[in-house]
Parts: sequence; C-alpha cells; structure tokens
Amino acid sequence: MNADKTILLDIADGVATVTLNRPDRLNSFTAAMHEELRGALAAVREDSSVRCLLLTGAGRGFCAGQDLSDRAVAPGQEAPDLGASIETNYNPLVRTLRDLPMPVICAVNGVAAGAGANIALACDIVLAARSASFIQAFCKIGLIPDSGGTWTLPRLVGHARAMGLAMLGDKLSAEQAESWGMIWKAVDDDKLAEEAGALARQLATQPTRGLALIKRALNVSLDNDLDSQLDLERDLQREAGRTQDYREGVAAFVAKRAPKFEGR
Ligand code: T3D
Repeated sequence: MNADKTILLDIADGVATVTLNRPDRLNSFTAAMHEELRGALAAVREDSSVRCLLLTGAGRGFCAGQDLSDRAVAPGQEAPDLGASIETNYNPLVRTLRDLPMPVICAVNGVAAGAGANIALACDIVLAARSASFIQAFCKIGLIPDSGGTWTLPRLVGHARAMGLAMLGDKLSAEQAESWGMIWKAVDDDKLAEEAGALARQLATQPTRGLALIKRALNVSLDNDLDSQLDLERDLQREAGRTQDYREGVAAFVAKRAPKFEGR
C-alpha cells in the first residue's frame, strides 16, 4: 500500500513526519509527488494537534530534486516551461515550509541534490546523517539553483562559498556543511532518525506560537535594517505576550515547577 504513495504522512505526539517516498529514484520529484506533498502539508496545517513538522526521505537518499526522466526532451521538441514548474510546484513548497507556524525539522538521510538540497535548507533546523551530502547539481545541466537556493545559500554560507557551490556543483559533505554553518548538525547515520525524532517531539512540547514568531523574525532579519527589525520585535513580542503559553511559562517559573505548554 505504502509503496504506491510518493509521500508518507504520520502524525503522533504532536509531530507530523512527512517522508519523501520514491527511494528507487532517490526521492526525486514528479508532478504527482508534488501534488501529494501539497496535500500532506495542507493536512498538517489544518491539524491543530501538530506542533512540529519533520521532513525526511525513504531509502538511501533524501531527494535528488526534479525527476529528470520527466524532462527528457527529444531533439526538435519544444523546450519545457521550467518557469511554470517552479511557479506551480517548487516555489509554493518553499513558501509553505517557511510560513508554517511551527518548527520544521529536516532529517537529511542521504544525498540532497538540486531542488532537494534547497528544500532541505528551507527548513528551520537541518540535521544530516554523516554520510549525507548536499549538491547544487543545477549547473551540471545548465540550470540555476532554485527552490530559494540563490537566496538561502549566501545567507547561510556567504557569497564566496555560495558562488563556489552553485558554479561547481561539488558534493559538500554533511560535516563540511555543519562546519560552514549551512546546517545545524551532522549526526551518526544510525542515530539520525532517533535524534531527529527526539528533537521534533521535544519541540512539539514547547510554546508553538512563540516559536512561530521567532521563525518570522529571523526569516526577515537579514533583509531589514535595525530600526525595522526593532519595530518588528516590538510587534511580535506584543503578540507573544498575549499567548496562553507565555502566561504558563511565567506562572511555572514563579511557582518553580515545569511548564506545560499547549501551543496556544
Ligand atoms: O525541471 C524543473 O521542473 C525545474 C526544476 C528543477 C529542480 C532541480 O532539482 S534540477 C536538478 C535535478 N537533479 C539533478 O540534476 C541530480 C541528478 N542526480 C544525480 O546527480 C545523482 O543521482 C546523485 C548525485 C544525486 C546521486 O548519485 P548516486 O551515484 O548516489 O546515485 P545514482 O546511481 O545516480 O542514482 C540512483 C538512481 O536514481 C539511478 O537510477 P538507476 O540507474 O538505478 O535506474 C538514477 O538515474 C536515479 N536518479 C537520481 N537522480 C534522479 C534520478 N532519476 C531521475 N531524476 C533524478 N533527479
């Protein structure tokens, strides 16, 4: 049954785990897979029990980007409109991950290439198996980094490294990605699922609305001047201060007990 599904969705303990499930194609994207993923993410957004999203891949790869066999162009055939593909599929996906009002963890279980790499980097906290790698494979087929890569990469690793990665398409190991500050952490292969799952379950017990506001503030900070960011912090803190979880956090601190956050 699961073998027919290109996306698996499991919800437990406040965590929605979404697994890209085309392992024999390294979980590369077809149009049908994009559609299933959209459906899964809409279900996650609508389920009020979900307080953290965990994205990962089945098999030995995380995601090899666009399925290129969907793109085979015979000589003389009209060129596909890749802009339409980006507009319909990849851009909405990145926007959804960035805008979800909860932490989004990516557990990169193997190679993340092309759009697969940049979808991982669009997540809030990225863990990767030590054997995993990141490849901006686009330049090898005459394309440019998409799925936000040209925006995300320079912010994470700086201009020089972003340019090198994008123009050379070299494989970057998980450990190198960690030491460059491109991801949160590289972990031993056999510990990835356990560690990512534990982190997701822990985050799902935290003040979800506060975490969503942190995400909003940090995602725009590099584009704001200090004055604008101070104004934004004022506005978001006002919102945070009106949450039930803020009341609970302060009450628990004063009473010297553990807080019980409900995500509202
Ligand atoms: O088109 C649009 O809509 C625009 C948007 C584009 C976004 C993009 O992502 S463009 C970039 C597309 N991705 C790539 O260019 C990466 C292509 N894949 C690779 O370079 C390599 O597969 C990897 C470096 C990722 C992994 O190499 P390796 O040696 O570990 O595995 P492999 O043997 O190459 O792949 C295993 C199988 O998966 C293989 O099939 P086979 O021989 O066992 O039948 C391979 O053909 C298949 N596979 C891997 N990547 C893709 C793929 N099949 C279709 N599309 C792929 N992207």
